[in-house]
Amino acid sequence: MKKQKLEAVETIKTASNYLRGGIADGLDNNVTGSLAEDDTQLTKFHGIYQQHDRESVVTRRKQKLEPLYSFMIRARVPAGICTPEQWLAMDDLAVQYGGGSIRLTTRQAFQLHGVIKKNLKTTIASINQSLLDTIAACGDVNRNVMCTPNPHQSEVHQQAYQAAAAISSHLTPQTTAYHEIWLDKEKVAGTPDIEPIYGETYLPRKFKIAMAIPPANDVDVFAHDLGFIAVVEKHQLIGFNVTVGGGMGATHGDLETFPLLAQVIGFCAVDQVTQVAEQVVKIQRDYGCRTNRKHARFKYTIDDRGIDWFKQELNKRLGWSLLAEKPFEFKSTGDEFGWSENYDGTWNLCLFIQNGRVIDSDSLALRSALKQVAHLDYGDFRITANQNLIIGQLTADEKAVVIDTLTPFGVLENNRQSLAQLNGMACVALPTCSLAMAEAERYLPTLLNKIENLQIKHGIQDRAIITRMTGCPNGCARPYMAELGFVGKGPGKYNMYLGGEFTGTRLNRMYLENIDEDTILIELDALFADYASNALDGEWFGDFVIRQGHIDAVTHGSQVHLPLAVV
Ligand code: SRM
Ligand code: SF4
Repeated sequence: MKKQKLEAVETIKTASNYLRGGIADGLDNNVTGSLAEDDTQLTKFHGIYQQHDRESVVTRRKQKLEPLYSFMIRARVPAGICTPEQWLAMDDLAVQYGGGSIRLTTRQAFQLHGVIKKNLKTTIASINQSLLDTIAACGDVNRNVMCTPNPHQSEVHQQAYQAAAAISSHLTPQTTAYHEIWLDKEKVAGTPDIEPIYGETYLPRKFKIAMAIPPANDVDVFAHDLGFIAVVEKHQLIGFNVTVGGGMGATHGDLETFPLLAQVIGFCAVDQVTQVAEQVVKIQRDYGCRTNRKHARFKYTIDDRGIDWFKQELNKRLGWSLLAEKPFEFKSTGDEFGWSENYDGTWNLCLFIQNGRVIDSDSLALRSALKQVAHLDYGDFRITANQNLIIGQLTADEKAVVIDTLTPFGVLENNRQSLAQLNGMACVALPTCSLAMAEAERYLPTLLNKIENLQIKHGIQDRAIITRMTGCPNGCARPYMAELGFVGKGPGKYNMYLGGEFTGTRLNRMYLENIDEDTILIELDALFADYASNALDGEWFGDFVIRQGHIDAVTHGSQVHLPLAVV
């Protein structure tokens, strides 16, 4: 058989001397605001994406100027938990270098946008000073490990959080390149870089891990390469069901690419999770496709070779076998807004952050309000996987002060948005994302207002419908898990998906392709009329559209992009 050509990124990784490449020299080059193309592949492993302002490209070209380059920086925050001090550090950097905006991501991390090249090193160094870092926030490695973001809800939550943090640090790349380039640390002579888990070419593609604690599936565990579902008996965490092979990314018109739901493959004890994670990652390192990046995610490795092959390979490498999976039940994917009490008597406040954007606008000085709370130095700050924020672990006295601090800003009022808004999630998309084909973050709130009006018209405004939008099919807001999904196809045009499951256990399916807002609203008007008249008691919208025959449930991710009529 003819040997297939490796992807260009593979050669870049091999030649990079453990992720150094020419990044350091590129930072010193004042002639351009960009880095060399090969190096922009490597900076991803350091948590940095080169971007440019897509809206000024044509004007600048006419002025014979290069695109307005800047960088997106993603800080790794295992389970989304940080201190008020770390929040203040991110706030400070956002104001100084990031256009006054912090973006909370769908994977519980921070992003800063618009950082120009000359400010990159200072920004990364400051993030490190705050004891956060950006290592492996992007790139072909394991990314930020997600976990239900409330370690104080119960002792089980605390243990699960510790397991997630342990996996995160165990799978962090070992190269000292990051420290040399960004923190000016000298490499100790005679100490070669060793990547015991990844090797010098790292993984074929990005790798993502999430840990869910039923009944909450707020991390969307089945959308991940590797997942752990906590199993609790008699209030004790006894271990985790292990899931493998989930992922969202796809390409329009390429039916070889599709989202897949992870499968449960067995059960492991709490002290075995790190070992399981390491071996799963190593299997993907050795068997993942390195000749076609569109086929390189772990989900395809499993889909191609079969789950039985994978289980055998994993058990062989572990030297022991996973036990049979234990029963579990999820009841939701969203966040519960407002106040909740922890097992130790402290309090949490979950705040709705529309699409994760923390910024001061004319209507809401959100960034300033949160900064004031962080200055109080109470408890902790926790980013949820739905782009919201929990201010956690407050005593009763501190709770009262937080209420007094946030009230004048109207931040608590902001929590009282419609169910449509509270259950919506959009990716960044335009203007920063180079892959966006349509708006998402900037448009979803407007569309949701119109959807809410339709819900009111049909008397179903008290029904939560998980609605997600992305500007392209890569799936950054996990739109294929939504009851109602919109995926950008072109300016103002979206593919519409129906039939995901409220608790995140079923993929949806394309209902209509390339439609504009008018068509979306006409279709939803009819669907909502039917839902209002014919839904069973408590029946979720995603289940209803399937039972009522508006869409067929998918049995394999490859069907997601096939509208009903084609099947
Ligand atoms: Fe994503 C690429 C933003 C979560 C699947 N994602 C990108 C880039 C970096 C665009 C690029 O490659 O140039 C986006 C930067 C936009 C910007 O301007 O900030 C981007 N992804 C995001 C974030 C910020 C969306 C958000 O609104 O929160 C999320 C950051 C998460 C984090 O903190 O690490 C984000 N991305 C996701 C998720 C959701 C998840 O992981 O739970 C997915 C789907 C799950 C998955 O990976 O299968 C996701 N992003 C992708 C893909 C498709 C990967 C694939 O398998 O094909 C790309 C494109 C790529 O990798 O080539 C991508
Ligand atoms: Fe960009 Fe597409 Fe991800 Fe949205 S889904 S942030 S448009 S890559």
